Amino acid sequence: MQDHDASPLNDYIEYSSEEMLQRSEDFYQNIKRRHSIRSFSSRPVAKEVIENCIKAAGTAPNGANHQPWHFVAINSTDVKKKIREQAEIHEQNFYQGRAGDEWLEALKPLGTDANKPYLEHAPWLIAIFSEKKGGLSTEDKNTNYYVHESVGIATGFLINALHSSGLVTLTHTPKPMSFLSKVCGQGDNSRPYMLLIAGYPSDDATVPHHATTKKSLNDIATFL
Ligand code: IYR
Repeated sequence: MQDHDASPLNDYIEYSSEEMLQRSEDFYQNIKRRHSIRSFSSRPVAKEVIENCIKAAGTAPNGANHQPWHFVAINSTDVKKKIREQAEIHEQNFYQGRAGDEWLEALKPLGTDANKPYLEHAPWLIAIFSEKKGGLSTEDKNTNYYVHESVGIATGFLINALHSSGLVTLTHTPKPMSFLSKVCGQGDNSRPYMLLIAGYPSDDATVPHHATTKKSLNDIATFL
């Protein structure tokens, strides 16, 4: 390895084989209770919880540690209303034909449509942005690497953190998403990546059967 500053790995925790197996099983049992929810309660969620989850997302592996992401956490009623209005306009176009027949057919079992009341009902919307230029310091304007991969992994961490904290989420990608940059006051360097809705589920929240069918280990994995 090339010469570089480094300190010893001092926060690794080794578990016994039994504990490792148990923890992997526990993790699976917990994460399989994560569902995309489309009906949210308006019960408030403390800002500190969202802050912790975003801090967790910020630890994700990423290209050259430039951390090419920005999270805009929205609790403001006004901003949520604006996002809902804009998203629903785009979604109406999408569902009225822009999606195309095959895509609309694929979405049928999920029961989605152009109405997005949860964009106003849920306590928190988290708009995730990717940054083309950056660096270790927020002021840097160097090339960022593996931006899509990095922001995707950070988004996964964020979803996991929110789920583990006891909240439910929905990943939402209104198409096109450019309106989010304006509503969230983001400049040219950042691109909207995804909108996460987070909060408590409403009492009548449901999970579509289609979404609970998961491929088997044999289908998704090959061991050589
Ligand atoms: N963005 C739209 C459509 C949509 C697309 C996919 I792929 C989904 O898995 C779910 C929805 C919407 O939010 O309704």
